[in-house]
Amino acid sequence: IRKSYHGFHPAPWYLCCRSLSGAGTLRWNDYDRPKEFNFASDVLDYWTQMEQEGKRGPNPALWWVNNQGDEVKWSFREMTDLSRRAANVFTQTCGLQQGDRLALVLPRVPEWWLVVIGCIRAGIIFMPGTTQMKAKDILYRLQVSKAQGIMTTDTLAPEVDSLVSECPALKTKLLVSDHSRHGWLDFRSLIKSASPDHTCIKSKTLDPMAIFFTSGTTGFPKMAKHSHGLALRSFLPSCRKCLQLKTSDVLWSISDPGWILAVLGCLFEPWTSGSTLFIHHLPQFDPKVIQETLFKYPITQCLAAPAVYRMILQQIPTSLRFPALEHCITGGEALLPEEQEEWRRRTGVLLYEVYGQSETGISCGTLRGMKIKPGSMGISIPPFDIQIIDEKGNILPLNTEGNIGIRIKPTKPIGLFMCYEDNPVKTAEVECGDFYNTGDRATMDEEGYIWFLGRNDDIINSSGYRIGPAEVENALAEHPAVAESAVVSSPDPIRKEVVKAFIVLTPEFLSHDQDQLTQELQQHVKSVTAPYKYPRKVEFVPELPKTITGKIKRSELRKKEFGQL
Ligand code: BCO
Repeated sequence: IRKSYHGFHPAPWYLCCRSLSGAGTLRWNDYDRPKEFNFASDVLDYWTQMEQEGKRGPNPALWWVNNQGDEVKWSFREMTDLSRRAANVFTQTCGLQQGDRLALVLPRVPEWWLVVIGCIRAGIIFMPGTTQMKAKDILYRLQVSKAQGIMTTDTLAPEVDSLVSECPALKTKLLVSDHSRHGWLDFRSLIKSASPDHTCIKSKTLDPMAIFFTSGTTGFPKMAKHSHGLALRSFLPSCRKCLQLKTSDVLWSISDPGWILAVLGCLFEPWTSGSTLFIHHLPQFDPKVIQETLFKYPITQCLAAPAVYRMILQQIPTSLRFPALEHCITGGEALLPEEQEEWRRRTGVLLYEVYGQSETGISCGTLRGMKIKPGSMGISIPPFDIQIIDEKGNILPLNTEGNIGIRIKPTKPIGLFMCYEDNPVKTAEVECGDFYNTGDRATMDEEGYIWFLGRNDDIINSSGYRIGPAEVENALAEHPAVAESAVVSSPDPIRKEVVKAFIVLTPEFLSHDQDQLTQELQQHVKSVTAPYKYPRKVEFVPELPKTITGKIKRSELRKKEFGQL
């Protein structure tokens, strides 16, 4: 068995722990599996105690700002107090119980953090989702998960009301707003009146904590279920070497709260180390606002998808020498060596890549201070043991292309998803010998560095979003102009890949203006499903390539797009 740590010899774990201030120093090593773990009581409340004992500086735990000049600064003590109140709102006012599910569809508002920690305290399984979702996306999630509760804002509340009769399990609707709405509980008022006394559940490390919806090649998104072990993983020594956060650090994670990257980068990672988490509301993505924010606030670390750094480099010609910025991290899609170099040249700060999925969290990366090999995603981070495997789960020789596999036998590592909920078939499909098969292709070199090559299936990764072609094809099929369609990935200078739809028109639309039709179909997709999935490229074709059994050959279309045919 090849070791994951080729060429990279970390200091003994206890030395690493000692050099990092943090909750429960010297408590667990990478391979310990404590029976019980709860992020709220084991980590957050620890920092509250440190604050009270004067053992942590005055920096807030959460520092939130928006474009209107509003600012929220909460200490760990306030986070403890407010999240205990949130837990009481869930259990006492809403009647939610341990194991119940709450769909969480909020923009970057401070309440998001209270809800997640409140859920962890009460053992309620939280299910984050992007606010770009439309009624159908939400309906699917509520039905398939049998969620007992949903929390959202004014924008999506009418959509939820329109579908609530089709969700018999849903008993609680919570609104985060300054206004009240009939049939909804007002979370902001409830928090004020709730008791700050709450006894955190004693969660087993392997009890379920969260569900992330993740797109596949066929059908609707699957539910990747994670245990409290996901939060424990951020705590383990090797994982902490990735960012090496200190209590004095201010980390800005620019990910939508609907993704696992936000749960890790905007919560578990910074607070495990007692650092300050910085958040800009950022209702629309705007590179200029990001540049200004990095100038204005003492942000020392920044975590964002490669597309964010790429768009800043492409759209901001002026200075990018930020006063406090020391360390940048990126993940969610592949980073080009030229972009990494350009970022270093223009900012003076190195950009480190990490890799993961909704199923895995951060699985490998170039740890802070480690040699960067441009184009590589770094090495596997224990307790994950990443190997490059063939279709049967055999480990392939070095520098040979294969699938990225994470060892799950004899023991599944802490932090890897538990299963696709209610879907044993799909769960079994991704098990490959002793490994979880990520479906991503890569090679590994002599020093254990992993070099990403692409997907082994039809999934599209556009600016960090994982998009299942079937979801877009289903949305297109609802339009009367579309007889059939095939959706594939296509190259793009800004987003690396974009969604492209090949469309066969119905006879009545054959004579329509094609530019107008393209726009109409794009608008249509944006209106029926989360807009990030819309086809940025459209081509009308007389027919689609098919196999003898009538299956559309997406791979043929994709290869043509990338000039491989
Ligand atoms: O580009 P267009 O203007 O034509 O369309 C955009 C939006 O304007 C539009 N839109 C958004 N909300 C809408 C809407 N249209 C109608 N109604 C609404 N409510 O839809 C399109 C959305 O595309 P976008 O989100 O890519 O927009 P944008 O503003 O260009 O954002 C750029 C990025 C880089 C900020 C964004 O693409 C992004 O956040 N990417 C990163 C995603 C990410 O965090 N991935 C990580 C996943 S977790 C993971 O990989 C595991 C790692 C451990």
